[in-house]
Amino acid sequence: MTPRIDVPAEPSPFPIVAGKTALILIDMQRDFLLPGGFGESLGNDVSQLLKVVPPLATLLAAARAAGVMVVHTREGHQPDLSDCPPAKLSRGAPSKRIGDPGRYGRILIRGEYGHDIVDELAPIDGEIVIDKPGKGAFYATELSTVLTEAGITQLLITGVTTEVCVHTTTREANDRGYECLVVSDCVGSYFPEFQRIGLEMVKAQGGIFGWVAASAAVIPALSHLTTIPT
Ligand code: C5J
Repeated sequence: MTPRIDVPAEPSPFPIVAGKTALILIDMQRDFLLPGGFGESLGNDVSQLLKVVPPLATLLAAARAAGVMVVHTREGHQPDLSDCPPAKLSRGAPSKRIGDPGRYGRILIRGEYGHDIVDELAPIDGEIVIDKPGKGAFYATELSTVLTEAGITQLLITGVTTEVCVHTTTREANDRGYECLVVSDCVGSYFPEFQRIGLEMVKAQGGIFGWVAASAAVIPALSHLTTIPT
């Protein structure tokens, strides 16, 4: 029998299944989170995202201890911008576009300091890092193959921003048949109202494309997984 633990979640308990569950950390990158970075240069309040880091670091540690697969994503583009559609490139403030120089290197360009993940959540050996050119982590990436090959069916989704890359990825995953739990205190938006409504949207209508629970509900379940004999 496959060990499975139900996490108290909305709109109903969410099954975490040993060996079939992955923790996804979406775009916890310096460009989005750090003061002086791309996100702040667009006028955003990065403190709204930074408050996600401590609970997410705790959840990450629990997932690692439980042997749960960990996948990090980074939004960004090739230095020559060949993978950035003109419609994406032309958006934003004229002086702060993808590829322009920023405080932490060229904005959202692979290999630049700002493109990488914040130190507190840095991937460790054995963890998957998916570089994605879009908002959704499945678009133009190897994520689907990686999850399929690992036999993953349950996703614990975290990261930033709630209403953009977290939502897009959760919707993509739901359409591909994954069961997705969005961890409410481990996702963040620059806009408190988008955070609130973004979470409401996931779990509305009987869980239209997912479940929602706080890390305080998920962590005990992860700890429990390790105590169940397989
Ligand atoms: C955005 C993201 N907001 N990771 N990216 O442009 O949500």
